[in-house]
Amino acid sequence: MKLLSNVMEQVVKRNPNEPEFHQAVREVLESLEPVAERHPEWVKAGIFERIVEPERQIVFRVPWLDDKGNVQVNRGYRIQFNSAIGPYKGGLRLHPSVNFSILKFLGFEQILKNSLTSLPIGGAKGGSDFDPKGKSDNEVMKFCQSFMTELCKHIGPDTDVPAGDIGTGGREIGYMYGQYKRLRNEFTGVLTGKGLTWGGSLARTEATGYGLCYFMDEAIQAKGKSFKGATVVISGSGNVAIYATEKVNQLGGKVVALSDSNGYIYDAEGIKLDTVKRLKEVERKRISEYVKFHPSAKYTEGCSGIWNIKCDIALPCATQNEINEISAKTLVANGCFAVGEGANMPSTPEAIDVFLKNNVVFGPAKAANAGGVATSALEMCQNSARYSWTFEEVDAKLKNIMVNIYKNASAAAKEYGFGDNLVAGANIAGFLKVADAMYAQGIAY
Ligand code: NDP
Ligand code: 2IT
Repeated sequence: MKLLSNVMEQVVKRNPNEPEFHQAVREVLESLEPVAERHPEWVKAGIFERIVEPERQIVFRVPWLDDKGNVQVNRGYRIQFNSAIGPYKGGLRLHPSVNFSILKFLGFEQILKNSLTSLPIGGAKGGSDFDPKGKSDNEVMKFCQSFMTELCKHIGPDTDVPAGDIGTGGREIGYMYGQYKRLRNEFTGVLTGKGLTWGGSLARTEATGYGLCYFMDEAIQAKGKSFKGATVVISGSGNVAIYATEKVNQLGGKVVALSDSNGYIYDAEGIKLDTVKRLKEVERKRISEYVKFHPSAKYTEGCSGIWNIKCDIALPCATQNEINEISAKTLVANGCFAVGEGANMPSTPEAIDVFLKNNVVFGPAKAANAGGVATSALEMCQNSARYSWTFEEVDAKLKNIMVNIYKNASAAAKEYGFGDNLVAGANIAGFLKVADAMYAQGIAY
């Protein structure tokens, strides 16, 4: 980095102890050096300094009563990172690891991801250190209501539209939406991922996992490969992992492993998705239970060992930094030819280097998993029009969006001298539109 090294230095100085945020920004700024060279007017207008600083960060207390009548206190956040091209948009993560570093990396990535979708949505992320695991429905409801009691002051269908992420699924969105409606007395599209009877979009549940496969299918076809007959390893067993598995099966591949934070299952015959859906979506159980129903499958304690399984394609769909350099080298040594990031930033920078140096087709998160937020934007469209599209209509739009993201990222990489490096291509293609909008809108005093 030459032109932009001072921007990175300032980010580290101003945001100490936020390693994930630094990691996300560093990767983007490295890709943007040739863009800065071509656009001195953007350098002069401080676009690079401005884009790494959130427009607004909201932090609040979330008190709630547990089932024993004890007071519990969590911390709630919303990082409204950038509204240059549309209202703030991005998920809410409920996980004990949530802090500023995690949410700022996610919010920053979301700016460029949302731009890549070609739809008018700005970037944001939020959530809480609340852990829904092991809580009763009643406790989850009380937390969600308390969380929304404060959050509702800062969001709105034309201001900021949150959605799901780790730990926030249909149940949580329902409780939050109910509370927003009670407090504001309005039925609007303020959240996405809603239930189908109250404003949700068909195919939103499937969108991230399906979109990941549409993107990767396009990317591997460009190299003469396909999902057909491929052995696939997918980490996680939540929303993204489940629907990635479903689409891989539809495309003729075979998913042999899934995981959760405790361990992973290996089923050489191919994972039986009905069992996983029941265990995870209905009963909220651990993935280890799978082997009770399919005794020929094997469960291993500890989730990182999943990358030792031989596969053609790996789709990390759990969490950040879940593939390190060693796991990446193992994947390559085992013949893995493509890696598609369903999770946000699941590969460390060292792992990405290994993939790129070994010509692995690498689909970076902000491009490959953009199908979720793209379909959220389609849900917003339907809400504004007070109308709903069929599953086939939404799915066709999703596929079209993912294919275009691949084409745009691929073209940007070539145009700016990065060959077929989709990491740089996605960063550049996402950035150009946001930078143009920020420049046109002037500097806010
Ligand atoms: P879910 O909560 O539905 O599932 C998360 C899965 O990942 C679970 O199996 C969970 O296991 C596992 N996991 C979570 N944290 C860890 C951890 N620290 N170590 C190991 N495993 C972990 O979330 P989603 O499927 O929605 O999200 C998965 C990833 O995809 C995240 O990175 C998210 O940001 C990203 N994403 C999600 C989108 C969406 O539309 N939902 C859109 C784009 C990206 P356990 O149950 O044991 O915690
Ligand atoms: O990381 C993501 O893109 C999401 N969690 C989905 C966000 C959204 O607004 O649908």
